[in-house]
Amino acid sequence: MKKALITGITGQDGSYLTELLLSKGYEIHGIVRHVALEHPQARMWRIRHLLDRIHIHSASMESYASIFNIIAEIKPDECYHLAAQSYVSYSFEDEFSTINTNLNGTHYVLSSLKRQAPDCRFYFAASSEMFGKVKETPQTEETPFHPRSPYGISKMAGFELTRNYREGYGLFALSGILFNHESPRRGGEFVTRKISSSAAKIKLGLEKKIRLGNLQAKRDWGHAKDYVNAMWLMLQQDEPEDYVIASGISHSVEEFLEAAFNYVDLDYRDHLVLDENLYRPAEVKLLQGDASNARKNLNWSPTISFEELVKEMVEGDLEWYAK
Ligand code: G4F
Repeated sequence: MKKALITGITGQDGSYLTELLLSKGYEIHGIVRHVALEHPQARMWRIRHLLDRIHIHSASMESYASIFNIIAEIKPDECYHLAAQSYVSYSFEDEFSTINTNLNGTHYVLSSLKRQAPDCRFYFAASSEMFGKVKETPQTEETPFHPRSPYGISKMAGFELTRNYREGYGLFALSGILFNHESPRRGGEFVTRKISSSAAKIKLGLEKKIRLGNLQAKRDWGHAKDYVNAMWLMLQQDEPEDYVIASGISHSVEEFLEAAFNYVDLDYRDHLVLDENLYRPAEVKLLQGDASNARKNLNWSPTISFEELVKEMVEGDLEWYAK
């Protein structure tokens, strides 16, 4: 039985990836922060239904010793490093902790694998935020990076570190350059879930307004369930290679807003409040990925459309807030 170690197992991607790997017969080990064990209801709701089938370990991405000890004990066959401070907006407020945690955490995992499980296959959750002020559209694995946030910088540094462990130490280590991926399990601070939950709350009479920032920003949105499948496929190849994972279609925030409110027969213009405070100091205006390499080498393509994604998220929130 293959052993997989997942950092960030309590997040959206961690929960879908755990379901996928369990269905494939893996033994799953997940790393969580100590605070998650103290508040399981609030912190582990996405994996609550899986807890009796997986092994949970408490560690901190800020502590080399805690990561090292877990890797030495488990000696995983595959490691999916998903843990990060992943909210772009917050990274402008606390750039030091975002860069320290995201970069050091990745370094601690890679170094521990090198010493304790050098044959383990390593996946790093890189991000389309690395393209930032994009040099070309659509973006591919060859597009130069120009990150526009401390978060984007931390991911670019993690990407380079992963490449260096591959080229310098011979680890089977690679990065998935994932474009935005959403689901009903998305955190409420991200724009899609903010919109789907507001559409539901307004429809149910629980709220009247939604406050948003830049509506013109465009993102290439896919469904997280499709994207975790790509993570697994990357680690099953003969050679480690970095891949762009994207739908290839971009929509503006306003288009997402319109689709979500239309779904519940509301006109978003009746409820929208534009809030300058929600604009970012430096914005990524347009992201659109070209996943041709993944299509060709991994036989991967998205199965859930933008419209289906919006519908699933709004329906999920209608159910959630009707309780
Ligand atoms: O949903 P967002 O916060 O996602 P963002 O910044 O694109 O980052 C997400 O995707 C990345 C992949 O490219 C991940 F690496 C990252 O971890 C995260 O998952 O914002 C999307 C867009 C931005 O342009 C933002 O300015 O929506 C715009 N926006 C407008 N009003 C808003 C709001 N974003 C948020 N979060 N909240 C607003 O009220």
